[in-house]
Amino acid sequence: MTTRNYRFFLMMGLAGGLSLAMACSDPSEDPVDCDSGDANCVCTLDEDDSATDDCVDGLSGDEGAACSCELIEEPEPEAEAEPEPEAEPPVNNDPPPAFRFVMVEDLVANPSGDFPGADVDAIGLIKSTGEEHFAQSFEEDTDIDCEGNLACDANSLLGAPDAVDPATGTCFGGGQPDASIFTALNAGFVIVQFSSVEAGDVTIENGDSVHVYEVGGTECGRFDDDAFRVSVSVADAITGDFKVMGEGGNGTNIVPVSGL
Ligand SMILES: [Ca+2]
Ligand SMILES: [Ca+2]
Ligand SMILES: [Ca+2]
Repeated sequence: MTTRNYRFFLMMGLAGGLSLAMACSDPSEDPVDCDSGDANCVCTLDEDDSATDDCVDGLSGDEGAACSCELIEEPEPEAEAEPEPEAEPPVNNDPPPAFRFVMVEDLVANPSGDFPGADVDAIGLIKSTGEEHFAQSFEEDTDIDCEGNLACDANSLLGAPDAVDPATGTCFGGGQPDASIFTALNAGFVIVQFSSVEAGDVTIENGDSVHVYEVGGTECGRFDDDAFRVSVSVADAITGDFKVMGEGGNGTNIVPVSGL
């Protein structure tokens, strides 16, 4: 736009808003030709309808391109370019998946006896702070066969160990196994989690360890160590995949959590 036109438009914009708004125009009238230097003359290039301020007798001076002009009744208001709202990068508000489930599987090849397979008194989650949480509940997917198994109740492995005395390393107070306070996995598996009203939301993180209190030589100094595998859910839900953290039962009952 030429400086002349700009001044004119500015004046008209300030002084003429009302009266011009009231002016009538007959849409049936043919557009009035004009040149871009004329007041109130708006010109566009025919090729792409882009505005040009250089159009005389239907030709653009720069490139000789065809252009058209039209006399308008109202000055174009100085369009204040609205700042484009800055596109914000997409934000992922999803919390990272939390891991809440531990699966302990029996790896004993041929479970036998009154307490077949690994004999689990308790399952602890040792946080990197040293605090230990014990399994609070087991999932219904848990699979422990009661056939030929005197200790098949998974409730017996919840809470703090009561067959193993962590302080003295004795089991059953030095007496015979009490089937009501541990669970024999019998070639099956148990899935537990550690959250409770008292403990709050307990998640499993890298740097934690899972302590399986398996009634055997390592924990009690007597009975057999039995092999087991520890896996951690890789999702928030029980339906998620489980990732193997390691195995225990042959001299070590503490499996570190890593790689989540
Ligand atoms: Ca056993
Ligand atoms: Ca127990
Ligand atoms: Ca055992």
